[in-house]
Amino acid sequence: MKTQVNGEKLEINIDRLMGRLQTLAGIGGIAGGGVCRLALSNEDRLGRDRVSGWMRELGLQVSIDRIGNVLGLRSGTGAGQVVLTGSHIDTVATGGRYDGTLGVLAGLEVIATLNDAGIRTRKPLGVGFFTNEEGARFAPDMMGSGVHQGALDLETMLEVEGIDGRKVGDTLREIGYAGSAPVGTFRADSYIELHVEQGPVLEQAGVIIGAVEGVQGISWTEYRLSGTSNHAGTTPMALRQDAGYVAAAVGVEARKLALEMGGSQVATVGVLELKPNLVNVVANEALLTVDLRNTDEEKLQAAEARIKEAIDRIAAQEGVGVSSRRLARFEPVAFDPQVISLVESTARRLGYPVRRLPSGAGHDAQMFAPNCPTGMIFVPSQGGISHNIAEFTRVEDIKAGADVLLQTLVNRAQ
Ligand code: HGY
Ligand code: MN
Ligand code: MN
Repeated sequence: MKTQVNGEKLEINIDRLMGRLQTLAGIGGIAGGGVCRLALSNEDRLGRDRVSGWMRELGLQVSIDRIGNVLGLRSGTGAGQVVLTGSHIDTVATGGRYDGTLGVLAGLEVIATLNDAGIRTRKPLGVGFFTNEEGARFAPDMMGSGVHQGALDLETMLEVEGIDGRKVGDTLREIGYAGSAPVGTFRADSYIELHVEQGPVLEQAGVIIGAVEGVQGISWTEYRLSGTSNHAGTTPMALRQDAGYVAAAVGVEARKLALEMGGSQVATVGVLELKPNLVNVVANEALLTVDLRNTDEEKLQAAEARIKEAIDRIAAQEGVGVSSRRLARFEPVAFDPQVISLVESTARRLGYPVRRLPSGAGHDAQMFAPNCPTGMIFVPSQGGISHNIAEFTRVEDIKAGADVLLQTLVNRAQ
């Protein structure tokens, strides 16, 4: 095993990486080429088994922690903290095959490439996949990496009830991934994550590599509205307490505030459920979620205040009760300037056009940023599409991203 790493000439094996992406996409695969591997589901278990199997085949030391995060570690010629990469393998219910999985499998491809070349880096290397990054079944998102890095409390997260009424702790045990490794104390030398952009910026700029500057703030709130069910035909408009109307009005208000605030402000009503949900009955109950994001914390707080005022005002006018529950709240995060520059210079050295940009989506990397030098590498999403079965990234862009990941990790590990 050579100890000197002349990593400059190393390249990943794109066929091997695409083969693993294809295999993993088949676990929880859905019609149209998408993937449904909700966190802590049976499909997630099968995906976890598959990826940790690959970790062992690559000679990694595999550990599972108390919230099911899985780390594969490769010793270095020297001791010291681990240069870590990774992402997540859980998906939303209508997910694509690259969101999260690309970062995990590209990390494994880096290990396989170093193994093939007989190279041992000075610092240890690691590849991880973190539990429930999506937050689609159990909120908040970035749950596993948040617990791993001490931003979220383990016991509180194990008690979280999902959209199907199941608990994180129970489902984690059921799939056999309630590990024993401690959480909250692991500190990496650095953390670098490859991920698809999930937005239109790189593609529109004709750029292949994104040197990510940070992650915007995220605010998720669930609202339960309670009115009075009544006959759709006989009830005069002035006498209604229509939860369905208030819910719809919130969606309009959310869109209005995002357009008026402009900049990076976005607002989404992603969940909207009415009861009794019948054509001729005024709804007495509504459940909805509001997802607000902004790169600026003050503006995000202003958006939260505006939507709260609107909901309280409209509901009061309609005589509808409101209760709310915070599902997730993360402030904007800035990545490490040196890591951002390393991604940029590495992309340029390899001949790929590169630009800086913030991340619109949340990522596991944001949980590492307060604790170690952290950065991300983006590759383009075709049409900016993600959280959609049509999510697609070109093979040549995947190769570019994985080669930049290889070189940045080797650079950090020497
Ligand atoms: O919601 C997000 O930004 C991430 O996909 N969990
Ligand atoms: Mn993701
Ligand atoms: Mn996602």
